[in-house]
Amino acid sequence: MAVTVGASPLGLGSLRRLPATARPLVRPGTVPAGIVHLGLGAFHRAHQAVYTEQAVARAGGDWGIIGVAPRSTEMVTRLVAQDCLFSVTTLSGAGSETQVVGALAGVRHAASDPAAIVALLADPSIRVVTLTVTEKAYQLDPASGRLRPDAEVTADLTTDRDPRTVPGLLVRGLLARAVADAGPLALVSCDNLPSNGTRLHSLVGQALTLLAESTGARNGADGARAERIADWLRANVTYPGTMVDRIVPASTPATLAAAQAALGVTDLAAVAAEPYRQWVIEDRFPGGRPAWERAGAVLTRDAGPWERLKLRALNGVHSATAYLGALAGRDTIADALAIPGLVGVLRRMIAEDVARSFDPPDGVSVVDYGDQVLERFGNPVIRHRTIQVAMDGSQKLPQRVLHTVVDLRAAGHRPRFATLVIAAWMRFVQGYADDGAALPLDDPLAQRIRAALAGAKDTPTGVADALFGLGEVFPAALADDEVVRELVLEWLTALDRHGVEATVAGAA
Ligand code: CS2
Repeated sequence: MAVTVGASPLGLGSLRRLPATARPLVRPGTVPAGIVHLGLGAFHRAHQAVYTEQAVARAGGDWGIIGVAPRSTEMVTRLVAQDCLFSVTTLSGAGSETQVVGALAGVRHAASDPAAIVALLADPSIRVVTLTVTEKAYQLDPASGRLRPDAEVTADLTTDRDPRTVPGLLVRGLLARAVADAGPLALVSCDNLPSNGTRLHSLVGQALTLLAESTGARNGADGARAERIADWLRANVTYPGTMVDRIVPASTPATLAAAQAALGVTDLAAVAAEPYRQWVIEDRFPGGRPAWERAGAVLTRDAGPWERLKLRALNGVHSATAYLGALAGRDTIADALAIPGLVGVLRRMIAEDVARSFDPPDGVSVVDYGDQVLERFGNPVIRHRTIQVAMDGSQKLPQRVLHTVVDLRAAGHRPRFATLVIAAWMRFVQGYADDGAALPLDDPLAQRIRAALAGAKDTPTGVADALFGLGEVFPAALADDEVVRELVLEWLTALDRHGVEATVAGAA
């Protein structure tokens, strides 16, 4: 399926031609901006944008979103051509439904005009900044949470150039806001990081320290000014934690064609997503917020238990399915779940490992939640590629799987199934599937991983020793744990000798 060339594009001019049920809930272009969102990817468009549009439609408020693409220009160009409109197609076995979303009040490309983004962050009408920039953009060491700035972030924080990175943009924006005394702000991470609010707060703190040190070294320290800014930020900026959830695969030509078939116009920014969605948000918004609860979000004091539930029982199981599925030559998550015995193994991982590793939110059964997750993963029309979920494993494994293992070990348990995921990742990063086909290693630590493997003996023990030595991923306490090593080695040996299908069949 492909889009039909020549069909008219989605935009303000074509709104009246849309089926009535597909039209935006708010009048596009009429809601003044109150939110800046960094990261214009598919997930944002099918999640926060949808919640915010519904909240504004039901309860009002100046909460239009200015969407900022940090790097790529493509989505900005497409959205500008469509008057910031895009559609979300909800896909289920029962059929699909396409709805145009009018939440975006504007779009910007950070790399073309970073100063404009800094100015936006210091604009008093902006009172909420949300982020979906993926784990790696935070540049925090996954094992320790310490800032490990690459050359670009370092240049952003230690020179006077315009910022190019997410930490650089945020910190320059916050400084400008403090200097202008532009009113309170909530900075909200919507990425799948553990304690994402605390991590973002810590990122800003560490980045400010680096910046203050280098400014001091260059200009002679002005301690009193730095102190005033730090006081302002403490008094005016909050970092609410959140749990975000909706399965939104990267859009494909088939996604765009489905949107066109439903709308009768071309939408080059279309996304498709599952029907399920959830958003749990800590309610600390000193400058106000949209009435997201009117759109089904849960506002709470502590999102921690929800976040652990989701990272461990959904994302950890997703990663398990992705690595095992990719190794077994399965293209999508739903195809992977059809590997005989895999659902049984994942259910045991949830019941025996994940459920025993933490206290879930009151009244929630981790086993029931896990069953619902497996049902969602089995949605055959979603076509979420195993390779997409498998990318950036070094940034994802710690919060999705390693925290489960560490907590189980602290309680004296043997993490039998969670260690299968570590072994599957170790087998995956070797770069070939069970049938010998090449597998991509798309990961910010790809070079480090390849170098570790190149220096390792080509045996399961050699591979495990080399990869456990990646201190950014595996904390020493885990890498040195004999029980964990023994379990990982057992799984890795089985995967190496017999492949995924036989290993899973033998374990179920
Ligand atoms: C997935 C997530 O790509 C991945 O790593 O596990 O994007 C997942 O689909 C979402 O977190 C679901 O809310």
